[in-house]
Amino acid sequence: MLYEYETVASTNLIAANLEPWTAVRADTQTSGRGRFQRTWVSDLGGLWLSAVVPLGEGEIHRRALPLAAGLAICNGLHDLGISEVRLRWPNDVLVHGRKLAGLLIDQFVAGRAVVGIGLNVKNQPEKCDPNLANHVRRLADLLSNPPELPDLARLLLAHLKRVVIELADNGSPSLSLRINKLWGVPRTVELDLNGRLCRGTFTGVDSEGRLILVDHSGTQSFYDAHEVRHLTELHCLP
Ligand code: BT5
Repeated sequence: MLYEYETVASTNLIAANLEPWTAVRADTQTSGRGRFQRTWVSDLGGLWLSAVVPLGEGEIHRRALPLAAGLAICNGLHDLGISEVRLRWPNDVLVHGRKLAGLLIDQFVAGRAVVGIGLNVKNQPEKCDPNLANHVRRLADLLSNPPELPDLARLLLAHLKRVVIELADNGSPSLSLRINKLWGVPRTVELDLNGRLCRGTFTGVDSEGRLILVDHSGTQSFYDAHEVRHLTELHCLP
């Protein structure tokens, strides 16, 4: 079931108390949110969508869901013929280095999660926030005829359902192999660990969904998503 609205504060909040496998789409959001309460520009013409999904018990499911959701969006984009998609940890969807989509996972009720998906389509976020100029990508930049928003929502929801069921049935290792192919080449990154900065090479995620950082001596460290406030990509390794 997909509920559709003209304007809401945030589709994640509207979805907070809905049953699993329902979803909410709005034409605009007045308080669209990113991770760590960052602002998400949600102007007319973009896809602002939240899906309620069942969440298995245990840390591994909680860690893997945001990554699996990123995989689902990439799969949906591949269906539309967009092949040069990559993920920036944890689940920013980039095309040619610019952000096409972002995901925000909330848990309001035990046993289910809200997967918030923001995807630029024909909207112009840089007109609302000039800081986004040269940082954002839109489907309209990539496709001459992007799908209508309800159709796009249904496509992404179908992919999300598929990966969520796979995660529940088979666990995260089978998904992490595919997710690890989506980061692109290894990159030197700087992590903001809630104020403490640390540099190394990002090499993907482990089978439990934790970020793997390798320092100059080759030592691996593992981080859960809530420990990393921000990941900045510095440059690619040769
Ligand atoms: C995200 O956060 O990327 C998660 C975005 C999730 C938005 C969806 S829309 C439906 C649902 N309802 C909500 O209220 N939220 C979800 P984060 O990784 O923290 O990135 C936030 C940063 O992305 C901002 O600080 C800006 O730099 C940038 N940004 C803001 N609006 C953008 C846009 N429309 N397109 C690309 N980048 C944007």
